[in-house]
Amino acid sequence: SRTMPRNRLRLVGALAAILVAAGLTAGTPAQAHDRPATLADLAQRHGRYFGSATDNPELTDTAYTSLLGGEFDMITPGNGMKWYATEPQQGVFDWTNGDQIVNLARKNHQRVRAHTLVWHSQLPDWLTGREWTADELRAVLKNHILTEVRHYRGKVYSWDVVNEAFNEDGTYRDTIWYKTLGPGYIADALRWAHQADPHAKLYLNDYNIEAVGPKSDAYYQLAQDLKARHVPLDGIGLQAHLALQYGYPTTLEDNLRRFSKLGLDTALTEVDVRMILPVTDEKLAQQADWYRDLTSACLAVRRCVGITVWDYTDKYSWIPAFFPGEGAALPWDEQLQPKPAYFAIREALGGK
Ligand code: 9MR
Repeated sequence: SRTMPRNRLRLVGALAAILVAAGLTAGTPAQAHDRPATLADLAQRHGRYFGSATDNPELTDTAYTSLLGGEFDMITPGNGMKWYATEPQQGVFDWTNGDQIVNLARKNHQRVRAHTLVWHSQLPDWLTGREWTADELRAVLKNHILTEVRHYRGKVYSWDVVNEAFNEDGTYRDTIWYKTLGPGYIADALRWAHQADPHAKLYLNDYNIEAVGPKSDAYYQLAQDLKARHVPLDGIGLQAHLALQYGYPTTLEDNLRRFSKLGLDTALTEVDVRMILPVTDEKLAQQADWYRDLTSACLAVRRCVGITVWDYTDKYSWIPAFFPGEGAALPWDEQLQPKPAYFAIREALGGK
């Protein structure tokens, strides 16, 4: 007959099982499909993610979205979930931009670091254009957090609940929230976010807290205090907007480690390494060293869960608009070509 004898069939089945098992252990699925490992693949081998921020206007650029969808496993909306975008009129919510990015991420099997609920910047005029009593503002804040976090419940990995709460000297930043509600707004915000999505990881996030110093000390103390009071806090986000002219934060690894020891996750959440233009080979090499070092620092600390670049290409970086004469801060250039920094990250992640 043309059918295989049963014992031969069994042998073929066993061989296939062995091949599958060998493929799964000896190589990653990426290698099995002959596709070079992505940053996400490499990070996953260390139990980490590698993410990028993105923004809605860029999503019509198909060369851009193809790399965004392929290379990363975590996405942060750069603007789409901020207050001005999500509650442009009091009590009127608009999920268009946030949803577009969450849906794209889902299509690409990526997770989402949601950003951000409580910040002093990019607030709508209805909120900043009048005075509020503490009771009024607390109700406004609570409604915003509960509504937005409920909307994205189950769809996001984490929330940057409070963004940029401290000054450089470690005192509380004098925001509308602090001025009106006092420092308790931070614990309140975390509790409301937890109530609305008990599974989302809740972060405090800030810049210039990569090194040990007054500002990161303020987070350390606050985190300790919040933990002691059983306030739901899961992690500290270190934005890591670095600049070659200001020097590398050499205490980054120690700093990550002290937060780990508090029982908190950490993440590098908005990484870029800007330089004073023009670009030179020397500056690109130094930038690559910094990307390599910050990646290694995260890998060296068990609870540093991942790294996100603040978009991945110089084409869509926020830097030139905010720091005239500076730029070239990301691992891909304006033509979407990988720079030395990209290869340095791969190296730090153990890729070729
Ligand atoms: O990338 C964001 C940019 O498009 C906005 O114009 C800018 C407005 O402040 O915010 C940028 O993102 C910021 C982030 O939300 C918080 N940390 C600093 C980032 C760079 O400004």
